[in-house]
Amino acid sequence: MTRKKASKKKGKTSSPSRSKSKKAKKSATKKATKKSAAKKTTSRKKTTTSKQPPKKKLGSLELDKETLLGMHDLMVKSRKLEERMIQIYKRGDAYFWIGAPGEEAFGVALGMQIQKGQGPEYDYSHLHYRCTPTLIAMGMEMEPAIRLIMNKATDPCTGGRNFSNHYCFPEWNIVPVTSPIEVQYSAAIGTAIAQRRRGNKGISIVSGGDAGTAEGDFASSLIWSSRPGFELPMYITVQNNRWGISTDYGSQHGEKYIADRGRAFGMRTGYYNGNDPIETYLAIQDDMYYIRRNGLPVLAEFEVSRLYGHSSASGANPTGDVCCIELFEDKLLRHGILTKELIKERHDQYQEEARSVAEKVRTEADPQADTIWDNVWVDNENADWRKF
Ligand SMILES: Cc1ncc(C[n+]2csc(CCOP(=O)(O)OP(=O)(O)O)c2C)c(N)n1
Ligand SMILES: [Mg+2]
Repeated sequence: MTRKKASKKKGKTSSPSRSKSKKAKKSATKKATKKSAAKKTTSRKKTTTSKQPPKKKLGSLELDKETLLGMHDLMVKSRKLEERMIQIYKRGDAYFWIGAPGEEAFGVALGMQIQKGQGPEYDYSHLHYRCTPTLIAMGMEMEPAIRLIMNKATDPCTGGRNFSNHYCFPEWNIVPVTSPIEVQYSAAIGTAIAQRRRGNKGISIVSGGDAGTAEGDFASSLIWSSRPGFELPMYITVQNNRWGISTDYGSQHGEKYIADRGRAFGMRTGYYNGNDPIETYLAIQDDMYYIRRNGLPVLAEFEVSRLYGHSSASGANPTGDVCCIELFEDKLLRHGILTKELIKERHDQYQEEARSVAEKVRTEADPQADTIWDNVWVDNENADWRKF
């Protein structure tokens, strides 16, 4: 497996054609760590999670069998859920669909490694509207996703008032997903400042698309996270599917890699094949270790697919892009980790689960008109503008 891995030295983005020797990477890491330690005014406490990630090897697969099988299971679960949500939209049980088919390799690899809990000692996740795989990997069941897309009063995230994939789970530090794109890159600065002040193990993770990096919020995250002496523990990620609705990447980006923008701010950067869950998992593992240990930001770009187009607004039909699950299954079959029977079993099982959850949720109550102002402001204070 070729890893399009960033140099561990601050300020270097690797491209597929630019890979460094292991020795050079090691000494670069040492230098970067020394330099950053000297620069910081407060040091972050060492915790159990900042231990060097264990080396896991299985032939050329580089992760143990349990992790590989677990990752595949979660990817299939998320895909079947998303496919069901598209059907829910198409048969008129939802007003709108947007989601993540094609981003499972990235989303699951991320969700499996998030330190979940409430408060600044845990990770904060500032995600965008393609985050179902991350939530599934964190332990979300199918019900909340389906309640949200069907706008049911039972939806725990918004009480049936927002779009699909716009999650909010305070108990896991999942900050509300917003429809205005890219604002999450600014919001993440705030939680990262709180985490820096506490000096604990939590980091602030932010995800978003390639087109959104044109917004000022993205630039703000680079600037604020890399101020000399006040660096923030931020994991700034971009999922590059090479589209912004119907505008193609090539017509908008003068830079070859979005990740290269981090080099100007002296931050560690990386560009990865986000359709390869193993490469992605290892990249995230390395990056999270680096951020927790040093309290410094990372900008990482992952190439992903958009398997059903932008959203229901563009039809939600198959695009024929590269499918990360098919690629992963081919690899695991070749290495004897999975069998065709197990693959079928998993697909059938999650397809049936998604179907039956949708049938159940369909019968649940819709929100009532008098709840329209609920949760707009704390304790509903001044929530009704007509009473101002
Ligand atoms: C501030 C803002 N501007 C424009 C839009 C309309 N809009 C919704 S999604 C989208 C494209 C985003 O593309 P990208 O950031 O690459 O993410 P992707 O959808 O490809 O995952 C746009 C322009 C918006 N929601 N918010
Ligand atoms: Mg895009």
